[in-house]
Amino acid sequence: MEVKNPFLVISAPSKESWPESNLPEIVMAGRSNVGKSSLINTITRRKNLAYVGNTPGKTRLLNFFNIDDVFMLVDVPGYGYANASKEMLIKFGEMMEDYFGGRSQKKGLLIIVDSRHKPTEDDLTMIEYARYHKMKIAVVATKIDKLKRNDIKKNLERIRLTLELSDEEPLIPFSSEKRQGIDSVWRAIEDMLKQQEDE
Ligand SMILES: Nc1nc2c(ncn2[C@@H]2O[C@H](COP(=O)(O)OP(=O)(O)OP(=O)(O)O)[C@@H](O)[C@H]2O)c(=O)[nH]1
Ligand SMILES: [Mg+2]
Repeated sequence: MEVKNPFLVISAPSKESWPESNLPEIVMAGRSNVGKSSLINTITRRKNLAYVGNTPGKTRLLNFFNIDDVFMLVDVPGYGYANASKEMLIKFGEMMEDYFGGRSQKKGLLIIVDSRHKPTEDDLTMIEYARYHKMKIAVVATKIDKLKRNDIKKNLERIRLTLELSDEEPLIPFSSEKRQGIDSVWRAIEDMLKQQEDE
């Protein structure tokens, strides 16, 4: 898919500022620093649509990106970084419960993991939320460029097993650095949106 006019609608601190919109939404979640914001820039072919940084935990708000008035991509702050305070953890939990519990246009969850590491309990918790709410799930394994060729298959298998993915839930090797996996991510997103039309 060629994106023509993506823009940030709002960085929302709480549900009062979620945009009023009927567009279907695809949520992107993952541990801090795995490359979520980079992925948004890569698949939309923009340099600075989403903030990419070296300071883990910089994305604190729900960022709603309008993608060509077709759907919203919702960038969730990264979880699981070392310096998170207890208060921030509680805030994050409340924000996600508000979202999953109250946002009817949510359609799919893209879980972003670092292909070098074993997914965590937090990743599994997000997936369970999504399953509970009947959202479609796809997993994107980023930074695949940092893996040795021989390790790719083994690491992908570990991710599939740890997250208990079914055969219908795609696991996509991805690299923003090498621009690899872009078409597969779009296919997964289109599949999530198509399901909505079928309903
Ligand atoms: N080698 C390599 N580096 C990447 C890739 N994707 C992201 N990075 C780097 O990883 C760091 C974090 O990237 P972000 O996109 O900001 O990560 P994030 O998940 O949005 O982080 P938070 O918003 O803090 O949760 C940056 O230094 C990126 O340049 C990739 O595919 N390959
Ligand atoms: Mg980010």
